[in-house]
Amino acid sequence: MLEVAPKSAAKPTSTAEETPKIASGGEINTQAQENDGFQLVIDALKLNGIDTIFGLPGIPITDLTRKLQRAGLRVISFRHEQNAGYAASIAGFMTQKPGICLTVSAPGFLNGLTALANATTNCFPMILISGSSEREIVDLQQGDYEEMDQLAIAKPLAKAAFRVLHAEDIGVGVARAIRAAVSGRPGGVYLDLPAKLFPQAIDAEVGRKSLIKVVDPAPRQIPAPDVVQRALDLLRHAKRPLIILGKGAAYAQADADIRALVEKTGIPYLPMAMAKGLLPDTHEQSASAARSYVLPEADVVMVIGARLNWLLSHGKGKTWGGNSAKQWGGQKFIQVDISPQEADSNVRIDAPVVGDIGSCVSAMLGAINATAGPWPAPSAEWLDAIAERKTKNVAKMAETLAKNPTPMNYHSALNVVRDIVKANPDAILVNEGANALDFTRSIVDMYKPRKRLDVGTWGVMGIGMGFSVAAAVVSGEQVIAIEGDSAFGFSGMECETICRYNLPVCVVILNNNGVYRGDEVNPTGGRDPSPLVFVKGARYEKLMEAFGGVGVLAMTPAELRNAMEEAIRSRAPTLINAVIDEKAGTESGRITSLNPSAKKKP
Ligand code: OXT
Ligand code: ADP
Ligand code: MG
Repeated sequence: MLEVAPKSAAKPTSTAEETPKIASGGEINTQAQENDGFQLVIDALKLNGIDTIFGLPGIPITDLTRKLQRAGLRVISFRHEQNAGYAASIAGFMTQKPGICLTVSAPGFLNGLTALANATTNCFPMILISGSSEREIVDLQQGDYEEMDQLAIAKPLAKAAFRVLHAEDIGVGVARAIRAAVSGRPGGVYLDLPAKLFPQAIDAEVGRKSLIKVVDPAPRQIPAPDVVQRALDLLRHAKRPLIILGKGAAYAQADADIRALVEKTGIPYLPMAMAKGLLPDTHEQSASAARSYVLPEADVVMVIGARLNWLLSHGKGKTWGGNSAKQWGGQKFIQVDISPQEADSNVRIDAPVVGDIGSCVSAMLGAINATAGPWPAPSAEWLDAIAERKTKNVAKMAETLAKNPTPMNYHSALNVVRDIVKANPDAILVNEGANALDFTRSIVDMYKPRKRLDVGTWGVMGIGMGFSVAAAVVSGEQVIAIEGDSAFGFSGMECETICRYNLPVCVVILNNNGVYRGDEVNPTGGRDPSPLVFVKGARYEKLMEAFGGVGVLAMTPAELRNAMEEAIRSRAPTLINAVIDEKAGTESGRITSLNPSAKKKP
C-alpha cells in the first residue's frame, strides 16, 4: 500500500496526481489523513468486490476513470455509452455481481439509459453511475453545462434510483445501489453523482467509517414446504408434463440441481434462448425440436425462471392449444420465480413457488428424495410422441444443413458455426439480428450454461459488440458473435474497442445486404433505395482491419470454417464478412406475425 502525504483540510483534491492510491484487491487505504469524493467512490466499489468498470470518460468523470484505473480496477472504455451499458448489464448476468456503467451527464447518461432500461426489463443486475451537473442550477433550469434532471428521468426505467450529494453518503449510496441491483428480482439501478461531490474533502477516518461492505447482497429466499409440495403434487399427477427453463434459471447458477431435477423426474424440457446449454441441447430430454408440439399438448407446465410474456405467447392462445388468440389452452402451470408478483400476470398459476431458483430447486429435489418410492416417469406415450416429432424435425434440419447452395444461405453458414461451437463448447455465443438470430437459435446447439447471450426480452438490436466485449473481459473465453448486418451496425464501431483491448472476439456478419432481406426495391422507382436495404457488397471486414484486427471475406462455408478456426486458434480480434443470399431471409425472421399488417383483419 502506498503512503500519501496529508493534505490541507480546505483544499479539494481534483487531479489524478494528487489522489491517494489504494491497493488493488478490495483493500482500501488506511493511511491517508484526508479523503475526497473521488476516493470514496473508488473505495466503496472496491470494498464490495467491484473490479471492472465499463464506461466512457468526459466531464465530470474523466478523473474518476483515471483514478479507478490507478486504483487497480479494470476500466473498459467504449466508443458509445449504450455499448458500455450493454456490456455492464451482461457482465451482471454472467457474474451475479452488478455490472457498472460509468457515463458523463445528460447525453452520456441518456446514451446509457437504453441499456439500463434493457437491464431492468431482462432482470440483469446493473448500476448506471452518471456524473451530473450542479443541482442548484439544474433545479432552477438556469442552463448549466449538460443540464438535466437525470434522477427523475432514470426513475421509471430503473428498479431503483439514488442521488448522493455529500461525500459521507457515498458509502450508503453505493451499498443501496448494489443491494437493489442484485437482491430479489435483479435489475438496473441508477446512481447519480453530481460533479460537486467528487472533490468534496472529508476527514479520512470519517470517510472510511462511512463505507459499507454489503453483507449478503442477494439473500436466499427459501420457499415454504407446503408450496413446494403443492407444485410436486401437480407435477407428479401430470400425464404430459413439461419444464420450461428461462434465463432466470441460467442466472441463478444452480446448474447441477436444475439438471438433477430434470433428470430425476424424466420430464421433457424446453430452454428459452438464453437458457440453452443449461443442460446440453443434445440432451435426450430436450424438446426444443418439438416446440410447437409440446406447448399445446402439455397438461402441466413448470416454468422455472421465465415469464409467460410474448416469447411464450402469454401462456395462452393457439400456441398453447387455445381455439382463439387469447383463449387458455387448459394447461396447469407451476411457476418458480423470485418475484411473487409474476404469478397470474398472464394466466392462472396453479402452483406459484416463490423463492430463489437455487433454493426452490433444491427444496424440490429434497422433497422428491424424501418421498417413498420412485418418481413416476412421464408416460411412454408422451415421451414417444415427442421423440417422434423431434426425430422428424432433426432429420428435416439435417437435410437442409447438408445443402451447399451458392451463394451461402443461413443454413449453410450456420452449419459451420454449429460445428465450431460443438468443438469449442466453452466459447460464448453472442447473437442478434432477425433471421440471423432465429436461425442461429435453432441450428447452433449449446453445451454449457450461460454461453448464449442474445437480444433478450425486448428483441433489442445493438447488444452485439457490448456483450462481446464484456463476455471476453469477464470470462477470458473466446467469444463468437453471430450478427445480422443490420444488427451489427448498431454497435460496429466497438470493433476499435475489441482491438484496443485485444480481445478474443470473432464477429461473423451474416451479410444479406439489409434488414431481413437485401432484395427490396423502392416501388416508386425513385432515387432512394428501399428503407430496408444497405449498400450492396459492403466490406464490413475492413472495419476490423482498420484497427489492426483480422478481416476476412467469406463467400463459401469452407472459407467461413477456415476463418473461424483461425480466429479461435489465434484469439485475434476477427471480423468475418459471410456473404449470404440476399433473398434468404423472411420479414422479421420467425416473428413475422407480430407485424401490424400481418394482424390486419380482412
Ligand atoms: O416446432 P416447429 O416445427 O415450429 O419448429 C421449431 C422448432 O421445433 C425447430 N427446432 C429445431 N429443429 C431441429 N433441430 C433443432 N435442434 C431445433 N430446435 C428448434 O425450429 C423451429 C423454431 O424453433 P424456435 O426458434 O425454438 O421456436 P419459435 O417458434 O421461433 O419460438 C418463438 C419465439 C418467439 C420464442 C422465438 O421466435 C424467439 O425467441 N424469437 C425472438 C425474436 C426476436 O427477438 N427478434 C429480434 C427482433 S426482430 C426486429 O424487431 C428487428 N429490428 C427492429 C429493431 C430492433 N429490434 N431493435 C432496435 C433497437 N431497433 C430496431 C431490426 C432493425 S430485427 C432488425 C434487424 C434485422 O436485420 P439483420 O440484418 O440484423 O438480420 P437479418 O434478418 O438476418 O437480415
Ligand atoms: P426468458 O426471457 O428466458 O423467458 P425472463 O427474463 O422472461 O426469461 O424471466 C426471467 C425470470 O427469472 C424473471 O421473472 C425473474 O424474476 C426470474 N429470476 C431471475 N433471477 C432469479 C433467481 N435467482 N431466482 C428465481 N427467479 C429468478
Ligand atoms: Mg441482414
